[in-house]
Amino acid sequence: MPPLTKQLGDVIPVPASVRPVPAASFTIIPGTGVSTVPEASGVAAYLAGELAKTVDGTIPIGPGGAIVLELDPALAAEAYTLAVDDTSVRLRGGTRQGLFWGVQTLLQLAPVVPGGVIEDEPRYEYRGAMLDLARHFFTAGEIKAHVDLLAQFKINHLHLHLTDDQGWRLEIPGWPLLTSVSGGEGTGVDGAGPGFLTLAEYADVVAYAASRFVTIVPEIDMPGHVNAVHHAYPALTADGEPVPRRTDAEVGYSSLVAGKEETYAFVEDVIRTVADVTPGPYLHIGGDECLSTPAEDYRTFLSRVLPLPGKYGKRAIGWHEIAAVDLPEAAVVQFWRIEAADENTARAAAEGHRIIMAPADRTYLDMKYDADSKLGLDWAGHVDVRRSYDWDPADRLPGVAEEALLGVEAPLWSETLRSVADIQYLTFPRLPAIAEVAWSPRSARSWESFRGRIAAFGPRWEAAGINYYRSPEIDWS
Ligand code: TNX
Repeated sequence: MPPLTKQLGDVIPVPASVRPVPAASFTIIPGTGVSTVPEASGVAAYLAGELAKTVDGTIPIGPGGAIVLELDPALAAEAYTLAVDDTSVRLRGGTRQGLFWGVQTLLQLAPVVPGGVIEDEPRYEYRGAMLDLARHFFTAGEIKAHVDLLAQFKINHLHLHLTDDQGWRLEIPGWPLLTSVSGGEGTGVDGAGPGFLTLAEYADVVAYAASRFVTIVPEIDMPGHVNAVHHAYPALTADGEPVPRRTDAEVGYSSLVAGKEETYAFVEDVIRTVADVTPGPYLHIGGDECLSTPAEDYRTFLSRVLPLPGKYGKRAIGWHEIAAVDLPEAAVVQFWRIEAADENTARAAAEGHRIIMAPADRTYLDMKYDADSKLGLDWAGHVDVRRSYDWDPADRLPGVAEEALLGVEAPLWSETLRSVADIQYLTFPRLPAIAEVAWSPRSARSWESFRGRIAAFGPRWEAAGINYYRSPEIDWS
């Protein structure tokens, strides 16, 4: 029998409440059964499949199994409880989603599960990661594999940055040149590429993510970051003249033309298409870094475009620059800068808009860890693991307090990425740090505790072939 080295609370994100019973434990071995209510049979099958890998044997599903999955409507939707004694593991979720998060906790503790009771639920409803497919494309299969890794840390939204100056990465029927030209060979930064998701592939990613209780948040970035549109469709430029492909990493030079009716026909077609294939509630319209859009044009453009997600049944999200204009009621503002304050974001919060915290100097996974990092940028400074962990979203911006926060997101821009190994190197171990900031109550977390708990993931990542950064801040031995 493997030695009992783990404590019940050795989980990331750290649970809200942990009551160990040190004398008890339950060891999962081949043949240990899972019993479930019918509504949770999908979660049970997932658990059995993962445990089978852990114990290298079969985990049958059926009545009488010692691992019991149940739903408990008295719990909040994403909440779960895990109770472990010498003879059983009982997992209850408020919904299947809560149960699935409980399963993630159990999988981190398996095979020798310490005795006691965990009661857990998230601090924020939006716990996000972002992947930029525009600067470097990743395939549907690669995105799905990434979803699996995110879900382990109870991340429940994956924001896909689908369009930018370099490339356009989602098929839009009626606008075939977006992808045939701007999703073709050489459309990544430095000529990498090609790639785009067909609508069928996008739907497959959305469905797979849903099976991991992760909601896809599509972003079509506008009115800036649109050189790929203008390169594919010169009729949409101000003078109708063609513009060259751009695969450098400059920002802020392109803009949809606010004074041209064709712009809005294009935008509405795109938003309707994306809304139609997106079951999740959000549609991100970008709005960042419009350095070449006159302020009046920016206002004109957004006043027409921000209501469109709502028209097609979605809630608009935009980078916090959108807070400079009057926002439709449900619009969500995503703060991304490094400054200590932002008046417009604070005003939006005061008006009742929800805010997603993604300050670059804390949550940007594309920042270098330190001066020696071979991948990443450094415009927001270096973001070591402690910097990504040791902050609180409710303290970040004056005027944006706990009630205003929808949640936290960790964006990964892909200018310097070329492979899945590159994604993983920048994601681990910082994403788990940010996941804990987003899930765990403030009172339950501390850097010293996180630092100890994350070390256990080194051997697991190695066994799974995941490329993580062995930060010197952590004692991996
Ligand atoms: C700023 S963050 C951008 C992106 C870049 C990123 C690189 C934001 C809303 N815009 O266009 O990829 O910096 O870190």
